[in-house]
Amino acid sequence: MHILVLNGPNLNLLGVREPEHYGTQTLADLTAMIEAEAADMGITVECRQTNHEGDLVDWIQSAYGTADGIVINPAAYTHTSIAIFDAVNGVKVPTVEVHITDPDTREPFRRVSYIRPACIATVKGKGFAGYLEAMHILADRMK
Ligand code: CA2
Repeated sequence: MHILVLNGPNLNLLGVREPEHYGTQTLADLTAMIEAEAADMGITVECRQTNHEGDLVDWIQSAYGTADGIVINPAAYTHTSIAIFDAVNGVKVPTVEVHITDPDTREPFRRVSYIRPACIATVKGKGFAGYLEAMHILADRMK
C-alpha cells in the first residue's frame, strides 16, 4: 500500500511561527513521524508540501493509478478551493482531510471546508497525531 501525504500553504513554517496554534515541531519532524509510522505499518509513503494551489491539484491527479490513498492538509485552501475538491472528486483515490487544529473552533471563515464532501473522513484538532490516524483510516479501508 502506498499513501501520498500532501501539505498546503504555510505549513513549511511549522515550528517557526505561531507555536500557540501549531506547536514547536517542524515540517521535517512531521515528515519523520509519518515515515516512521509508515515503516511500522509496512506501507510506503511520500510527503510533499507546497504553497501553490495548482501543485496540489497536479499531485492529487498524479495519485490516480500510483497511490492507494491520499492524506491532505490543504491548509487555507480548505476554505477556498473548488479546484482541490474537483481534483479529489475526479481521481476517486480515497482521501482523508487532516487539520492540526480544529478549524471549527477558530475564526468563522475557517468553518467551511470545500474538500470535505470529497473525502472519506476528516481528522481535526489532534496535532501531528492526526496524520497518523488518517493513515490508519486509509489502511483499515484497504483490509
Ligand atoms: O489546522 C490546520 O492544520 C489548518 O489546516 C492550518 C492552516 C489553516 O489555514 C487552516 O484553517 C487550519 C494554516 C497553516 C499555516 O501554518 C502555519 C504554521 C506555522 C506558522 C504559520 C502558519
